[in-house]
Amino acid sequence: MLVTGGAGFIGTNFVHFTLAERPDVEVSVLDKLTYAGNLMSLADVADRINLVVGDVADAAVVNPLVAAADVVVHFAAESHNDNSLNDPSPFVHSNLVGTFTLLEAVRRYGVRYHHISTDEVYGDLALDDPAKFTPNTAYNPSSPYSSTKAGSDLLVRAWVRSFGIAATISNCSNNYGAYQHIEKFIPRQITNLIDGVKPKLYGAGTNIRDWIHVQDHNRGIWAIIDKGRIGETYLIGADCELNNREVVEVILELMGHHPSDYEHVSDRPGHDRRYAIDASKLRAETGWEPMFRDFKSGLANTIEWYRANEQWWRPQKAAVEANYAAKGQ
Ligand code: NAD
Ligand code: TDX
Repeated sequence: MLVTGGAGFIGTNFVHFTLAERPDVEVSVLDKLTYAGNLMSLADVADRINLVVGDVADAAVVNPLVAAADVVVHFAAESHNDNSLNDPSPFVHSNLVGTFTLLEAVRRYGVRYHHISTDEVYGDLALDDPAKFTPNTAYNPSSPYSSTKAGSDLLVRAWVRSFGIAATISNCSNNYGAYQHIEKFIPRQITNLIDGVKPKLYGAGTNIRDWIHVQDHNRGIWAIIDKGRIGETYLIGADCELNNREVVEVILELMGHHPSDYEHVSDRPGHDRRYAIDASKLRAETGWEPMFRDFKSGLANTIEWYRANEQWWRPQKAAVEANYAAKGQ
């Protein structure tokens, strides 16, 4: 199995999960080690994987790796909306050209391909809309990040239809758990509190995200690899809609602070209001069900992980916060 982006948040968890649950699978990781890739995340399994440092948009690197694989799971991407508003260029390169390069290799060598994507391709829902995203929701992305992810999904669909590649796509909601970069909402607030800094809510804090534990996402990916139908799109979500203020209140409480001890900062331009996933197709076709049903205890474990692994995140903290401060966030 070739795992791209295996040194990032979800990819790292996927590699650990795969080595633990599928000991028969030989894993190669292709990762460019951008600011978001961290070799420390794979240190304890370094002798069990074949790690290649390189760019998914570089055909000379990608082709022999794909040729040697039975299945490719493509996580590698620029993943942070705020960064895409500062500089969209690496998003176009990694998310679009990177996916194109992999698809061409998969087509050439006839390899099974699973494409990791996001619910953000569907745009956003009104806060009071009873609807959720389904695999039939029209694409309507808002940011440079989500539009490049949407474009990459459409490339996959076209390569299935036009060239008959054996591909599946999953669009997942917001993940949380260990090894998530501290630029992201939940780990940013946890590490702020460890540093004695108040959590920071964009705007009013009423935007809603549908949270899923990274382990449940990765089990969903394996369910699709095992049982998914070729050419199909599956949505992955765990029915855990919360607004950002509610999430911060739980973090504050779990870390021994008063739940109102946060501050409001500048909003994100074009900030999507609400994401919500209807995962019934995945449930019906594969039998997948989320195992982490209690957000509070999943969050408590995540907080413990950041407390115990300060050496993993500390080197990036000052620069991440300086970037946000420059934008009034
Ligand atoms: P991340 O930013 O933590 O990790 C991305 C990894 O990809 C890093 O290791 C980075 O070095 C690598 N990478 C980036 N560009 C590369 C390139 N050109 N060539 C090779 N490697 C490259 O991201 P994440 O949160 O783990 O997200 C992984 C995937 O899951 C992405 O495709 C993202 O769109 C998708 N996704 C994420 C979430 C979420 O909540 N984090 C939800 C749904 C979908
Ligand atoms: O300090 C903050 N304060 C705040 O209120 C940060 C960093 C974020 N926010 C808000 C913005 C969002 O409403 O929290 C919410 C979550 O923000 P992010 O962690 O940046 O995630 P989001 O933009 O929702 O995108 C995430 O989920 C979908 C991932 O980063 C994407 O890769 C994935 O596709």
